[in-house]
Amino acid sequence: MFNTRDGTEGEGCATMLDMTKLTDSEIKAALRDLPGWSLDKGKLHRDYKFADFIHAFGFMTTAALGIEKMNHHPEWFNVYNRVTVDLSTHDSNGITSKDVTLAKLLDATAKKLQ
Ligand code: H2B
Repeated sequence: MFNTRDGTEGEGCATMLDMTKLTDSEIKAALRDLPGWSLDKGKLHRDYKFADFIHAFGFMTTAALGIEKMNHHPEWFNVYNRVTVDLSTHDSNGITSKDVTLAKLLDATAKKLQ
């Protein structure tokens, strides 16, 4: 049993609610809580810069454990000390609360390494 968006209760997979595409205004509201992130080509986007490659790669390997636990994976691209991240939910063809949760996980991980 889980609570649906309209406040009623539904049967089934609790993560279904996480798979609901956020509306434009829900995305805007989420971004207010995610400094450094923007909406780019329909995805949550952020560029991280670290001291060097070891810190950038350490960020990726540390975050990988939580990412795998979430079973929600970023599109990311590393060049030396930079990691470019784009988040969307492929299965939902849009941005969902899973992307917002992942953005927060990545920020918390980066904070420890910056
Ligand atoms: N990651 C992202 N970003 N979006 C998804 O839709 C997604 C994922 N789906 N990781 C998961 C894996 C899905 O393919 C598996 C089968 O659960």
